[in-house]
Amino acid sequence: MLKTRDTSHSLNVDKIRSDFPILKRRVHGKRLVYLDNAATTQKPKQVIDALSDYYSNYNSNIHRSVHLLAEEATEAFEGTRSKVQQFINAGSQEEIIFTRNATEALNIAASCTTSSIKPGEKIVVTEMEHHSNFVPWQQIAKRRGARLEIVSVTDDGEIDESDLESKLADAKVLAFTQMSNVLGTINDAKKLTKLAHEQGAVVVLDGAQSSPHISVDMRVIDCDYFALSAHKMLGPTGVGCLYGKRELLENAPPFLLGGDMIKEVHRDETKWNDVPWKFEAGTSNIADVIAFAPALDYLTKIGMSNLQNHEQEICKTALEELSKVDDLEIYGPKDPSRRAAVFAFNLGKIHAHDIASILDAEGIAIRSGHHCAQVLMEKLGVPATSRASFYLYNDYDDLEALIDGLRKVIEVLN
Ligand code: 7TS
Repeated sequence: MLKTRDTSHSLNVDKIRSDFPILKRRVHGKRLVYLDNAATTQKPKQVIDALSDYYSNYNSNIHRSVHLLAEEATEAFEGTRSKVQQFINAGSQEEIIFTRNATEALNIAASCTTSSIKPGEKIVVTEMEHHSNFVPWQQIAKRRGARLEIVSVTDDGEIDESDLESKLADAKVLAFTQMSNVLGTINDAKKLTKLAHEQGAVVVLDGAQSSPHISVDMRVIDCDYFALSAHKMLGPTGVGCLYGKRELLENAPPFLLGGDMIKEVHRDETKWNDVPWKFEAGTSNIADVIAFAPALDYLTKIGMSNLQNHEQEICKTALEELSKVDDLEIYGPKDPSRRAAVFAFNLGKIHAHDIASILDAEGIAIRSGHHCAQVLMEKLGVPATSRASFYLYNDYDDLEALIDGLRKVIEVLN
């Protein structure tokens, strides 16, 4: 064993694991060591039960019918909105829009800002963006004749702040991630938002990786838009959220047109619904939105600072232990306090997919590839990396399994 669970802020991982049915399954005859949490997390039974409860007991469409089932479904759906508002400390529930995922949330934020971008104006992103927070801006820049400025990442995996400051001058938009899905870097969202606001830029913050792992507070950060994905934070797939400042959402055009997003439709004109429903056209993903609430309750009960402390402890040990593996290069900050427990790495000349396949045979699930961050891969000078990402149900035994697995990879392939 690498370490015993002995510190005051450690989570009761055994108890947590017992809430996740999937963690009991065996993979290729081995214990499942699930280290692909940056792609999606596993679901506790509370979330699975909420889905079953909705379909078994009150399946109904929302915001329309007056019968009891519909009222219960509407109340539960809107109840999740209130939980999201509290979880990210947004000013009001009307500032929370349900989407399919973080990608859709970021596309809506981009759509909301498009009309304010004029030819020659600057949109600023960073080299560490996921494609979901890069491609929408690249394409808007092309359509509007604007300039896409890409802020450098330093050798240590941090946003280069002097480059950011120079590129921010007179920018219209700053879009950046609060936590990198490859480098694990945690960016100082509050500070960067302030710098951007001083230049009059709108700030779009990608919280897909941060919201599952650290406490996020809209009123402290003060960003204009914030995106998250429920499936990365113990919730179901098919649900994301866009937070947007109310005034911006009220003044922006809708994203999709159709039912539920309108107040009145006449032959020649249509009146949009109020926010947030103006952005929720058609029947929503009712079941999954409802089942997102117990995921938020679960994280709240654990406590985001306890969760972060647990991951910090694992991160510190992981950086020490992984650096002892021959030829293993980890990307991102070396200082554990600057990063999350997500480790993208390469092992000598061994292909990332071969590493993932050999680990899979050991029951260890990691991801390999470009992680939808090809601009960053180009910067790092590699086509792909392997990536192990930890969460609240992972512990030192999982880290130990990973390290043993990597030694096996070296043995088999070298
Ligand atoms: N932003 C970041 C920083 C992400 O890591 C991801 C997904 C997204 C946006 C998009 O989230 P989605 O729910 O809309 O797909 N990242 C990953 C990953 O690293 N591996 O699989 C998905």
